[in-house]
Amino acid sequence: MFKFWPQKKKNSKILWLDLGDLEDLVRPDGPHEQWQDHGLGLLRTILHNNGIVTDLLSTRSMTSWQQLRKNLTGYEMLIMNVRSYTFPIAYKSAQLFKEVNPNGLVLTGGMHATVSLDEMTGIEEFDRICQGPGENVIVDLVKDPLAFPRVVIGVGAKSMAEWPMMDRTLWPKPHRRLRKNFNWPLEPECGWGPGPVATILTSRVCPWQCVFCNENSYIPNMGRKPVETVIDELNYLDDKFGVGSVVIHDSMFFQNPKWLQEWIDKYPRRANKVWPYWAAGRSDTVRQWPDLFKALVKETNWNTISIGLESGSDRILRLLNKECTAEDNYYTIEMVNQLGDELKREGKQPAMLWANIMLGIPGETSEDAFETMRMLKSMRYVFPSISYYAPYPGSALGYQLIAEGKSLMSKDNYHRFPGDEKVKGVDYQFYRELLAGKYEDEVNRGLDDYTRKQSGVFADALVKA
Ligand code: B12
Ligand code: SF4
Repeated sequence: MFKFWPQKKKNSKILWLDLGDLEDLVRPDGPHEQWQDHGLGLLRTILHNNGIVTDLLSTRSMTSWQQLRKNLTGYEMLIMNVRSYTFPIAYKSAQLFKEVNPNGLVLTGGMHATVSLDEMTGIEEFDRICQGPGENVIVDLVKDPLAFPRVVIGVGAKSMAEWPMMDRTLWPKPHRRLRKNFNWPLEPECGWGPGPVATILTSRVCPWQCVFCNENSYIPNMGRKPVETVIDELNYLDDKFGVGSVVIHDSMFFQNPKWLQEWIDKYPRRANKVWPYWAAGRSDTVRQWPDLFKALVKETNWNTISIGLESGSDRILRLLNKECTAEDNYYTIEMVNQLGDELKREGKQPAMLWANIMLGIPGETSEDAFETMRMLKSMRYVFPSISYYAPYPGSALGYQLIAEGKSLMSKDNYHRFPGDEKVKGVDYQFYRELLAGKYEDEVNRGLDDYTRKQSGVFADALVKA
């Protein structure tokens, strides 16, 4: 059937293509697919500040590949930020781009270029591939790509203090039907705090070395954004668009006590409002700096506390090189339980634990998994976020499983649905039954009366990973 899609007006010969599953900004499955890309926002801001205007399209706004193909026509350059989970979309888009613009150039960068260069160089449509940070190379690269080799080593800023304030109006707009609740150029509410939501980054790298993540092995270290700059940006966004709550996208917000202390001192005084926020921490450091943690929750409105608890089994935590023990996890859970009770007594909303849990870790026994379920049942103020372990390139365990041929995350399907099976040899049927509550008797063994009575059904808490 013939379909007519109006083409967007072109202001430039250079196109930045925002990546994500088709229709994520038309009919999204959930809120997280709608979140915007800070890499794109930062680099487009730098380009525009240097007089290089780019057009923008998003695969997330497209309802079909034909629609994308039609809209790619007539551009001379295509730029994309490629992460592992968007790699299949990136290479398909590059192929379509070359079909309609055989002389056009495709410039890529992003996490996947750093962690999986061979997959990137295997795509002949990628003319330039930038590994690492791009902020101090993007302008020269876009001005004269042919002066660079095919694989470009990126140049980053020493500190996030050097980054310009991102122009959020350079982010893609959602489809008309989503606009009312999207709050563009801020972002939609996802259940953590009122909209409009401002997502921000205050730090770039987490220094720990968990084997399923260890991003500090591939993201160069970088100074944290000054506290005052973070607050001033939020105030600016509030004055212009009205901020309802904040999501701090840092991999590890709860690091660097000096910075955190300054945040406690300044955020409640300097910000237009002490907006509630989501941010991430670790259980061992909560145990190490309990007073700092409590002050952050109570004085700065850290109301959704994301902790990578991962497992209730010490054996698995060691295998993951998490450097946190089950005791650290229980300490943190108890502290959030108590803080929740305290806040409730004061007539306030309890702070919630965003509990990141992994199941299906190679080598995990059923008893390890039962320990994790017991731990989950002990949380009183919780949003459980459970995922099946996914072997991403870049992480030590991911590389190992890929090399052993055990990864099921193929080049065409890195990551789609929560229930997707990710590693060969893992008994996913057992996990499906576990999350459906089929092993309640085993899980309840040894639990006190209160905890035993909590529901052991967590099938709805399974998220993409
Ligand atoms: C915020 C964030 C999210 C947010 C928002 C994602 C989004 N829309 O951007 C949410 C919570 C939704 C999310 C979800 C997921 N994320 Co995430 N996320 C991050 C995080 C913490 C920050 C990303 C960011 O904004 N970085 C800052 C910007 C400025 O950096 P950047 O985008 O990489 O861009 C720089 C360079 O790459 C380069 N560059 C980029 N493009 C280009 C292009 C050119 C031409 C050039 C020259 C340079 C260049 O220059 C930029 C400036 O230096 C990173 C970890 C990290 N510290 O980066 C993980 C990370 C990217 N996520 C990851 C993963 C696995 C996921 C999930 C699959 C699940 C999970 N485990 O969290 C989901 C999938 C989401 C989906 N859509 O399906 C992995 C990706 C691993 C990989 N190999 O690609 C990371 C690295 C975390 C990790 N260590 O596991 N994520
Ligand atoms: S899992 Fe968390 S603590 Fe571990 S390296 Fe990644 S961000 Fe850091």
